[in-house]
Amino acid sequence: MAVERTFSIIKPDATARNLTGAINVVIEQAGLRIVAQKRVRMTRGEAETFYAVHKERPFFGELVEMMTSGPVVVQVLEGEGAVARYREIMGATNPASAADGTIRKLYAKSIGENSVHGSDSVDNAAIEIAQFFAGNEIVG
Ligand code: DAT
Ligand code: MG
Repeated sequence: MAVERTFSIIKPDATARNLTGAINVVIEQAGLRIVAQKRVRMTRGEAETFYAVHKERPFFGELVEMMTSGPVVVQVLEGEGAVARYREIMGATNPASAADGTIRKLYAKSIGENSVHGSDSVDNAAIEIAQFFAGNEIVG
């Protein structure tokens, strides 16, 4: 399997509960390397652009509100098969369905406040990384 990069967000529900370090432990113990990381406040425009694929969904307004409700930590994770590996350790979108030991099972509050984002493909990872990081901010 190839070394890949994926894009991660530690969402406001998690930063509010001081879970950045605990989530980073799960990430690093899974063999993924955090090669870029910064804490930012997403603007409404950034959140709408980031989740544009969901703009027709009934939960879109709630999703944008949630993502702009507090600080987030944006990250680039690197490793073998990083895109699928991170989805695996994140767990299912709805924490009630997430496997034991996954970040969402451990920490998420609900389907809307589910603590983390991870890219769903290598192509989307590249697009999402470029929305938040300049090349020289990523140190592999
Ligand atoms: P994922 O974050 O697992 O890739 P997704 O891309 O389908 O899931 O949805 C993006 C986010 O939108 C998800 O993390 C939380 C929110 N969301 C999805 N389905 C929802 C629902 N039925 N009600 C409320 N929020 C939802
Ligand atoms: Mg998704």
